[in-house]
Amino acid sequence: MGLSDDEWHHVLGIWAKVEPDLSAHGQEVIIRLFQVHPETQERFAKFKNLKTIDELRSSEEVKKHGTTVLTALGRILKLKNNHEPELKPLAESHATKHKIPVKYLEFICEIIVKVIAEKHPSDFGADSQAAMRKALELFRNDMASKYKEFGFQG
Ligand code: ZNH
Repeated sequence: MGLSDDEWHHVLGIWAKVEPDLSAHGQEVIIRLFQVHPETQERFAKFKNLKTIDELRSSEEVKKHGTTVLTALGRILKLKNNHEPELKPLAESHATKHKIPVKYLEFICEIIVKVIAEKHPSDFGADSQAAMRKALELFRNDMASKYKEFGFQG
């Protein structure tokens, strides 16, 4: 269930528009994740104390984490269907250390698509959105199967 060349072209094309401002995108994704799914914030010892939207917005740590997440995701996307070497350590830490259910990965992927769509309305049309969803689904499925290898049912 890999993506076609054309689909990857869409994915990497829109990613090239995201990259110049990765930290703003990442910050928005993390804040939105916490707002829409508050249970996800509980997973972060370092963010539990941030109670209000203003505190989240002014946190350099949130911004930094958003950048970390999207940088890792970008590396994975750029490897296209051969993301295993980059994905494996991420699956390991998220299975054994952070213990992040696949459901939460679904939440964040959905938010990533929404944030990109809001920030790039004219560059992220139906075909690109469909391709990005497919790439994120591939990412999640492969995370889920790696989770199992690490003994986490996700
Ligand atoms: Zn995560 C961390 C990525 C999702 C939670 N992350 C992290 C990091 C990275 C990432 C790169 C660093 C390194 C390690 O491994 O540790 N993530 C990521 C991505 C994604 C994610 C790419 C998708 C897209 N996460 C997620 C979610 C959650 C999480 C959804 C929840 C809910 N993470 C996490 C935590 C951590 C991490 C908790 C740790 C933090 C600190 O620092 O403390």
